[in-house]
This record gives sequence, C-alpha cells and structure tokens, in this order.
Amino acid sequence: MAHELAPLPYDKAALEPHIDALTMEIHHGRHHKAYVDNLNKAIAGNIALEAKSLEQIIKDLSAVPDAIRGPVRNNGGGHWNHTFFWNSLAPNAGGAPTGALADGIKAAFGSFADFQAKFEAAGIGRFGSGWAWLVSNGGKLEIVSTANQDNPLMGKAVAGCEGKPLLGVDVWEHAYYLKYQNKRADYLKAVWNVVNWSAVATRL
Ligand code: MN3
Repeated sequence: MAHELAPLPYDKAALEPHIDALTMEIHHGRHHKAYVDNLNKAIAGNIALEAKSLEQIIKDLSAVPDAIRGPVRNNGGGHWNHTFFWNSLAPNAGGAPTGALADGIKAAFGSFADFQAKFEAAGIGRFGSGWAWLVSNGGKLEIVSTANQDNPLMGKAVAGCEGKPLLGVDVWEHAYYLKYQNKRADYLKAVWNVVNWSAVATRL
C-alpha cells in the first residue's frame, strides 16, 4: 500500500503567531507531500519494501538496494520526520513537561531551562538543513541533531546518532524563513510555545 500524507492534526493557522499559516500550508502541503510522493516513487515495484511500514524501512536502510537507498533515506526520513513534527506541536500548548519526562530532563540536563538552551544550541549549530532531537538512548535522555532528513532511528552508522525520538524540531529554512528569515534562533525560541509536551511524554 502506498504511503499517504495525513492531514495536519490541527488547522494550518492554529500555531499562529509562533508558526504562521502560510509556512504550515507550504511545509505540509508541498514539502511533506513531496517526500511522500518521492518515497512512493522510489520504492515502486520493490515488493519487499512496499510491504514494510515506514518505520521498518528507515530503521534498516541497509536492506534497501544501493540504487534507491539515497532517495529512500531522504524521502522516507522526510516523511517520518514531518509526521512526527506535526504531532509534536499543538495550539494552546507549550509550558513545561511534568512527571517522568520532567524528571528525566532534570536528571540529564540540570533544569528545563538548561535543556531548552542546549536544544536551541543543537538546532542553531546544525549547519545547513536538518533536525534537532530529544531522544531516549538506553533510558537516558540526550539531545542530538541530524543532517538533511536523517533520523536517530536510522542508527549511528547512518545518522551519526541513535535513540528513540521524543521530540524533533525541523531547522530547514523552509520551516521558518517566511516569518523569521535568517533568524533560526528566534524560530527555535518561538517553537517552545507550541510543543505538545503531553504527546512527547507518551513517547517516553
Ligand atoms: Mn521540513
């Protein structure tokens, strides 16, 4: 069965003023859609890959034939990452996590503010396009970043990091340029207002 672009889980204007409606419309309707379409194109006719879930595909890129591994990595990663991103955000969200997630953040980073500063630095420090992530790696929370559409699920040999993604923030220019232009740091600060911490906590 072909991979499909799910509708946004909220209205495209729901994250205003932090993420603007036009950015959401283009980001979801064109960028994310292109990853889905190009993933389907790349795996078309490969019965083994067509039978796998998206997560199964990106977790084992070594099983993808050389000739299509690049497009599957980029577009499969793009599809997974964006679906995860939309579901990490929500209107009337933000604030700070509670419970086990708050405890884990405090244990790993000292405080929620220290975590935020370190996460923003990971996003700012990613040269070019990529993602900043909070992951659980063997039960310990870590902040990592990946290039392009790579993802911690792809593993250390591919993505340079590993772990179970809890939160991922897109730092490609297409995620923020219309509203924030070159000010990636301002975008990263604004994103805290729309992080859906209860969704993040359920992934822990
Ligand atoms: Mn994007």
